[in-house]
Amino acid sequence: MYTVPELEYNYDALEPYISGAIMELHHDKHHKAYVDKLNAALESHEEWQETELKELLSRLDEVPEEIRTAVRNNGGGHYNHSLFWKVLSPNGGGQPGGVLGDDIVAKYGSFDAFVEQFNAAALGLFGSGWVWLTPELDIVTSPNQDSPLMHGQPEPLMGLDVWEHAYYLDYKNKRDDYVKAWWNVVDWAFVSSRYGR
Ligand code: MN3
Repeated sequence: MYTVPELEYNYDALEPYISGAIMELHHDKHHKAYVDKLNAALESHEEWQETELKELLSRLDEVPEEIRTAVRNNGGGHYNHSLFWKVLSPNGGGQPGGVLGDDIVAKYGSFDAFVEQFNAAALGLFGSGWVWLTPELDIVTSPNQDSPLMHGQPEPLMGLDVWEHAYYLDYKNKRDDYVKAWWNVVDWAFVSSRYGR
């Protein structure tokens, strides 16, 4: 049985960038719903219950058709949100140092240029989905709760949730304000720890 991981900070720790009200709703209701529905889908499929979540998502085409969409949406939702909480920190913001910082500058010209491209991807994403930074430092998007893992790609370094439920209470329709604010709570130490170079 999958469970929602505890946050490593208080709901209101990311204010003023993300409110406690959003964090509580997003974590306790939205993420929990993905977990509950994933567990419900796997209930009748014992043979997949012991499979690690990452493997489940990367082998989605082998998952029985009658639960494949549920596993895609809710397993994806569980994986994506579990990573998202860890990317966030009340001590976040600034710029990445070390090798990750150097490699981002080498690839994009400057950190600001990287942020600009990432934000453009977030604003250009129609409807609900995610923006990812891949281990190759590419910026890619996915619709709904899809994950790069579902397309044979390795685990992303970080992801930005651009579903309306992630920002609407605070920012209403102003996705651009949310996306700009989000950089203030990105935990670069955590993201760097996932960068294997
Ligand atoms: Mn979400």
